[in-house]
Amino acid sequence: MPYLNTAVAACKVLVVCAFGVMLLGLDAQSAEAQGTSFRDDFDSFNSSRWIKSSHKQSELTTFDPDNVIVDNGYLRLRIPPGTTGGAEIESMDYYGYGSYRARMKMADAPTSITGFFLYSGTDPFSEIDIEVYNDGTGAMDFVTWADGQRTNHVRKDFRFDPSADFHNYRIDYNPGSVQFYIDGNLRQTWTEGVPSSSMKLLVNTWFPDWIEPVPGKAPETGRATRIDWIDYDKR
Ligand SMILES: [Ca+2]
Repeated sequence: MPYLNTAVAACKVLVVCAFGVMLLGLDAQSAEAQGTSFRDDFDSFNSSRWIKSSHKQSELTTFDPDNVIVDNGYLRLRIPPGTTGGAEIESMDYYGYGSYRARMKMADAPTSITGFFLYSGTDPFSEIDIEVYNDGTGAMDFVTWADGQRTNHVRKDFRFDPSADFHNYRIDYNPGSVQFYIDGNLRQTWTEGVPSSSMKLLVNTWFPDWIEPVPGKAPETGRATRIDWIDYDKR
């Protein structure tokens, strides 16, 4: 009965296809694992939570995993002496809405910046950034990107030296709004152009090509951004 055999074969193909689709679904999920609330005190480097970046970031800076070290309860993002090198950590997981905080003391390295930010990584990308200028002025940028477009940007000058002491930097990411806090004080809110995707959490210290003077000022001695802790409170 060739007809029945064909029907049975078709059914088998359907079952295999359905199973394949299920597997693809699982793959898509695991590729974008959703992170839950955490606190990292950096008593050690948690390689199941963070990746040490290794790529060229600008004409001046290539991220070197050797520039990321844990030392006495601090994560250090190092600029080696006499260089415009830098360092970055990137979360393994993607995170959604919630409150992201980091207690950090920035590298004393004018013409470099420290970024504490969320980034979706795939085009059209989304991003929410705090970018601190490591020049002792307290200048920083708050930025959002949604669907590959820069939707909000403001530069603020808080007139404190972020390399002189530790300060708390916080991004609250909510459906339809984003808030930026410095040391617990609300400094910026946006309700337009806010992204909606899950993103990775990153922190980096590096020398952009767009800060004068170019080439950047390589510090004579080694410098580092120190991170005491990072936490995420899922909402
Ligand atoms: Ca710590």
